Amino acid sequence: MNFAPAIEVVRGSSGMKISSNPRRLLGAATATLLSVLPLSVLADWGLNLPRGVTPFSNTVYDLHMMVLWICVVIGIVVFGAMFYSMWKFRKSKGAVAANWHESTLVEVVWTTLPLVILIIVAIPATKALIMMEDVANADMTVKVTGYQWKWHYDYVDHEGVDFFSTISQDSNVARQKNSGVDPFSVQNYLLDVDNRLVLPTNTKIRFLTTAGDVIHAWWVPALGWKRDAVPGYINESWATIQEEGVYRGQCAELCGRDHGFMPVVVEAVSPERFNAWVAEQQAAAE
Ligand SMILES: [Cu+2]
Repeated sequence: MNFAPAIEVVRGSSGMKISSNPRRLLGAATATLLSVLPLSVLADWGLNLPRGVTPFSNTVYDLHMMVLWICVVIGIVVFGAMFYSMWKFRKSKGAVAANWHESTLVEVVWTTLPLVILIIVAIPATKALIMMEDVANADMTVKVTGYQWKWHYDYVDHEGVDFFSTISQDSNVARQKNSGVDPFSVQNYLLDVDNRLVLPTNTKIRFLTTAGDVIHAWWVPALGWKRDAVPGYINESWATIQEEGVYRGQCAELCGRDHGFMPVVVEAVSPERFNAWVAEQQAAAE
């Protein structure tokens, strides 16, 4: 598609005249849009939602994509109708404004259609919400407590396994004023901790989230959710991590001066390796 001349016209017009050839300009705009749209490009730039590693995060991703495409179709239809009408029925061609007042048909259509679309979106969204709240039949429980500015993890079913998790020393040094350390030289700057939350894969893990001082929020994007950690309250959530790996997150509630310096690092390992790790921790605690 040849759209260079249209762009030249736009550049040379200094805002006085948009284009001598509107059809060419429309072609240029469409070509530009289509070249930007492919979602693989968005994913490569990190603009799209990550898919995550839990059944819930995948559900959220699919929901997000469905709603996105519905919005894209609505956008194309609405703006298409607008631009087409403005072009086809322009005053210079002698068009006269139509009278749409008190048209029952139009009013019924524009009330019903959005309602139907909302119901179509609400059904899978409600299913996802119910799925998120269903913490029943969990295989193990981890109690997460937020403090200014660290996390405490308590493996409720494994006696003697509980510890604090604070920002890693190299990040902590680099973040200080006039530290002389280039943050870019620190691996996983502000996203690394001393003690990782080690969890088994393919196990339904229930999280009990609370806080010891102010409100924090425990957030690991790969799990697909974040949960407020509120003093005096216990919030429940769950995750079944399907892939081994290291997943990073942060406190997502403005909790004070060092809010930005209380990262979360989850290390998902096989259930066998997890049991070995638990045994190690228990032996060390004795
Ligand atoms: Cu916090």
